[in-house]
Amino acid sequence: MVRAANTVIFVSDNHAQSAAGCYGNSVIQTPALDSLAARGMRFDNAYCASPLCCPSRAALATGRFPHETGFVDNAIVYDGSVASWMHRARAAGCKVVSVGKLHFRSAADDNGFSQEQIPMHILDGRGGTTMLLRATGEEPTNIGQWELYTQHSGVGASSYQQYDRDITHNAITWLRANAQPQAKPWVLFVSYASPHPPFRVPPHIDQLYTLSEMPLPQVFSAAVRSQHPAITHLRKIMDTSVMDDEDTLRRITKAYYGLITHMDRQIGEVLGEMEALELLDCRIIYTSDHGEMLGNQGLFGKSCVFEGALKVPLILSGPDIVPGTSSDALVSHVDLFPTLLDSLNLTVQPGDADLQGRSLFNVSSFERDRKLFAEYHATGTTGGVFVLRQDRYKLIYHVGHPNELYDLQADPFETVNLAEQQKHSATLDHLITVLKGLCNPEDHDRAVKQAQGKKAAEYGGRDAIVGSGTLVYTPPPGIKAEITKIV
Ligand SMILES: [Ca+2]
Repeated sequence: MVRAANTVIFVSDNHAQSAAGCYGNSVIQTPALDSLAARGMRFDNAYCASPLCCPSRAALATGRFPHETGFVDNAIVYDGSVASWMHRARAAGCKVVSVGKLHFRSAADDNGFSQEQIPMHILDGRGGTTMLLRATGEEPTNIGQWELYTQHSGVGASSYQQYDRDITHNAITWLRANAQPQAKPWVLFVSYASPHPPFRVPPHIDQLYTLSEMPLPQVFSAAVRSQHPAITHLRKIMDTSVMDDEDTLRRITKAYYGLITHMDRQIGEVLGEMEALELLDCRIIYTSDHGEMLGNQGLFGKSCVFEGALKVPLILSGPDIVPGTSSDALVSHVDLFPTLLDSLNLTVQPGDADLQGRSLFNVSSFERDRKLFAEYHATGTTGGVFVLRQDRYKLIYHVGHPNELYDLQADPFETVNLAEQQKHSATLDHLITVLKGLCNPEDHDRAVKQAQGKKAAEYGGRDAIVGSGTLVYTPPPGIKAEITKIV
């Protein structure tokens, strides 16, 4: 138990852990996040629960994995029907206010916040319907994704950039109005759209970087990238199979770094205002909903469980946190539910007794062999993907495909699949047993596909879904959606 403190949680979208100065990246400029890390604790092994916007955000809200809630993709999304930490905090009399991207079903649902300011939810309550077709193996190629990275990375404006600025403005306005001491601690949830593509960057930030200093992905050429059938299928759906031109890769990376610096400056503005308002006794948390492959394994975006997509930045600072520290414990976004309640000095309710997450304020007592679980059931897959990491070993269990096993200590970029080596069979068997103790992958895969098939039928089936085109990215409030025709 720690003492109650007002808490600001910043969430970005699509920020790979490796793309921050405080995580050892010497090229990128992230002074606000670096200062936050210097004032707090950095988590080096932090993971999202599912590497895609909506299932990740549902898990962050509920402290539960997709197989526990059924919020599995960007069409079957959080609707307030499962208790969130926001519901719990609000019921205890705390103000819980969100500003910005939520990516739940609708603002008409009671998602648990006292107030949602300029919320971005899934488009028309429907979201990414083409991914529902993965259940029957009929998901069309997502043509707009390739263009989003190759044609829209560079100097320019975007609706997301402007949305970020509006979010900063609203957050600062709210803090000014609530800076005086209050009877109950509050939570301000500030959720930016960047650095989600398009990687459009303001000119003054683009000038901070040069192409030649941009690193190339560690594993990208056709000769070395994973040929696992699940990954080959994902590349096909994402249309990134031939994305290995070095100049293009550097250009995209430069734009990505620039957009992260833009996002960092937004956070910096809010932090600066908090200082001006003398809100120095707040807890501040930063994380992102998932990472970004940035060309590694011939992949862009998320939707796979390689470290680049699954690992997230996570920083916790403020009262009761020793400044300038780090933890290599295996932690997950599902730990944020108890962490946030702890931050408000609230106890977990009886209905939350089966939550798997634990308060990060107690991270020093987490066991070395703590299990880290994650799962994925959406675009680019034909079978459910389950992750079980314990210590240095990471099992990737595919329904319908061979399993993968990596030694992250010896092979951080996951290039040698140990599941194919007899001498690692005991480790593989052990992790599969542990995984099956947490959930039954085949049963769950079946249930997810049934739900996706049912939802697809509600939208008129395959032809109607394909005929309505594919959503390139969710528009911010008040902006028209960009829909690509499926050919
Ligand atoms: Ca996202």
